[in-house]
Amino acid sequence: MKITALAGGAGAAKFLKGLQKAASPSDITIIGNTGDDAVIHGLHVSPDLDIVTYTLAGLVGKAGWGFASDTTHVLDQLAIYGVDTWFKLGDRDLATHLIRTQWLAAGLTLSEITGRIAKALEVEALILPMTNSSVRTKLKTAAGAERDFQDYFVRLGHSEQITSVRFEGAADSAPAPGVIDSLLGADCIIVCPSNPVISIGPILAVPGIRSTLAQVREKVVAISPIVAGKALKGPADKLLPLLGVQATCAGVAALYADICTLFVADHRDSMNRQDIENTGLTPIFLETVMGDEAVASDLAAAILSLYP
Ligand code: FO1
Repeated sequence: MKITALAGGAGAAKFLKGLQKAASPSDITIIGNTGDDAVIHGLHVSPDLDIVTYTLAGLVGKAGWGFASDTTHVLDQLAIYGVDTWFKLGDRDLATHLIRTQWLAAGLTLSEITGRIAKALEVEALILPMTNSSVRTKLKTAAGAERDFQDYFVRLGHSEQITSVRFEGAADSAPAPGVIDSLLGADCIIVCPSNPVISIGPILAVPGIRSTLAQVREKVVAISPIVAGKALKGPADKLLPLLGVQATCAGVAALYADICTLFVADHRDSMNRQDIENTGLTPIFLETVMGDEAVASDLAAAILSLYP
C-alpha cells in the first residue's frame, strides 16, 4: 500500500514514527513543510525536514528537534564573539546545515539534498520538500511588524498576537519533483496532526498541491492537531481564528473539507461529531495523544485499516 503524508514538524514526526512501524517504510512518501526554513549564521536550516528525518532515524532530541545528546561548542564560541544564539543549533545538527548550504551553493536542489541526508541517516521513507523554490512564512503582528517564522516562533516564543499570515514566494513556486505523482499514485494520503495554519498551510499554498488533493479527496484523511480546544504543542489554537474558524477539531475539519473525506479527531472530542459531519467530512474518533510510540503506531494502523 502506497502512503503519502503531508507533514510539519514535531507532531507530524511523532505520528510518522508510528506509521513507519505500521507500514513498510519504503512505501511511505512524506511531503514536508519548508515555509519555516531560515538562514541562521549563514547556513540554510530546514527545521521541519530535519525534525522528520532525525525522528525517523531514531536520532531526534528530547525537545523534538535537533540530535539527541548533541553538544553546543560552536554556539558557545559564537556567544563569546557576541553573536546572539537564540536559535539553538547543536554541533552535529550544524553539520547538516553546513552540508545543505554547501550543496545548495553547488547547485543541488533541496529535494536532492534532503534525499542525501535521509540516505546517510538510513531513513527508508522518501522525504520530499513541498517545493524546491523559496517559500517563507511571514506573520504580521497586531503592532504592525512583520516577523520571519523563526523570529516569531523561537526568538519571541510565539507570544505576540498575530493578525495575518502569508507565504512569501508561494504563488511563484512549483511542487518539488515527485510531489504531485506521489499524491496521484498513493492508496492513502494522510494530513498529519500539524498546525493547519503554519505547517500544512504553506504546503497547500504551493500551486497544484491543494487542487490535486481535492481531485483525489476520497483517499485523503486528516488528523486533528487540536484536542479539547487546545493545540498539543505550539500556537495552532491562537492562529486558527485568523482563518475564520474556531480552535476546535471541527474548525480544523472545516479548513480541510475540500481536500479530504475522512477526519480523525481525538476520542475526547466525540461530542463534536455533528459539527464535523456538518463540514461534509466523516469523523473517526481515535486516541491521538501520542504519549509514546505504541500510541502512534496504533493510531497509524487504525488509519491504514480504513483503506483496505
Ligand atoms: N525550536 C525552539 O523552540 N527553540 C530552538 O532553539 C529551536 C532550534 C532548532 C534547531 C534546529 C531545528 O531543526 C529546529 C529547531 N527548533 C527550535 C524547532 C523549530 O523551530 C520549530 O519547531 C519548527 O520550525 C516548527 O515546526
